[in-house]
Amino acid sequence: MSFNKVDLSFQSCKAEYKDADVVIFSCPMDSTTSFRPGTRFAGNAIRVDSIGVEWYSPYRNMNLRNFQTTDIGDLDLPIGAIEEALEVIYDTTKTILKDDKKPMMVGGEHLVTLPVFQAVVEKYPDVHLIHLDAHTDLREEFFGRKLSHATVIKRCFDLVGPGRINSFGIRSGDQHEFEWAAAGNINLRKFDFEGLDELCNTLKDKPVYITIDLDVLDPGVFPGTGTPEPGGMQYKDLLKAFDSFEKLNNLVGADFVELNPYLDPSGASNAVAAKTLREMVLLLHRNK
Ligand SMILES: [Mn+2]
Repeated sequence: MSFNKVDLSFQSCKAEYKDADVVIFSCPMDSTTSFRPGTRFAGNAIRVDSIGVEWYSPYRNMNLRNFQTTDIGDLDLPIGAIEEALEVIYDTTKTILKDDKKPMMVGGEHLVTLPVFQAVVEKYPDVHLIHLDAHTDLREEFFGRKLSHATVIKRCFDLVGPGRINSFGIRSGDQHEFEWAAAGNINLRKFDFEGLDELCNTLKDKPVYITIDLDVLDPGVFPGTGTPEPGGMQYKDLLKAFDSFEKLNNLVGADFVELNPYLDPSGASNAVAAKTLREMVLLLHRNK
């Protein structure tokens, strides 16, 4: 598998693939979205708007200029063919990991996390997942489908088993999902990020993958998303979470999902996503 060079990239992330330590790619898929579709347009919306984001992060005291990052663009996903699209995402992630680089995936709906995490689990069987989201995403099936944005964390659980998934900020889901989590299957923190810092201490030398559903943020901060959930986190809470992520010495990959650029004509949600991408790319570079 080889990747084309794209004209439109995130900020300064134009290293040659062979030289890159971190590889950005986006997954234009929203096939199972149940409410307001459009996340397939997120990747390129962020690329265009990334012109407004500085290369230097005062939070990390790191500069994107000093690191080798490439952006291979939107993956070429077959529209409407869910399994086939997930296969392309899986193959892409496998290649990136085989080449000893870190995947930084941008969704898309949340289901696109599954094939990335699957490839990560195959390389790092003892990986732990940190999941920030408004929603549980723990249904066994959704509208009769096992593969859905509403089942994705349950499918990740199927890959790693109990005690390895840590969800934070959760404030919406079916009662049985909360009960299933509380039965000791996953570590689920309702409403906020309390306990995340301690968790990062515990996991500091373990391989960790981070998935962020940006709807964990309050709709006042991040209205550009398909299933907004009031009562969410402020952006400063997310920045504090990133400070905690700095403790992780073996961050093996990351993603964020669920930006729908057309639902926020102000463009503020794109700015939130672009800044988040800069911070996450820098976190991935920290311990390379
Ligand atoms: Mn989600």
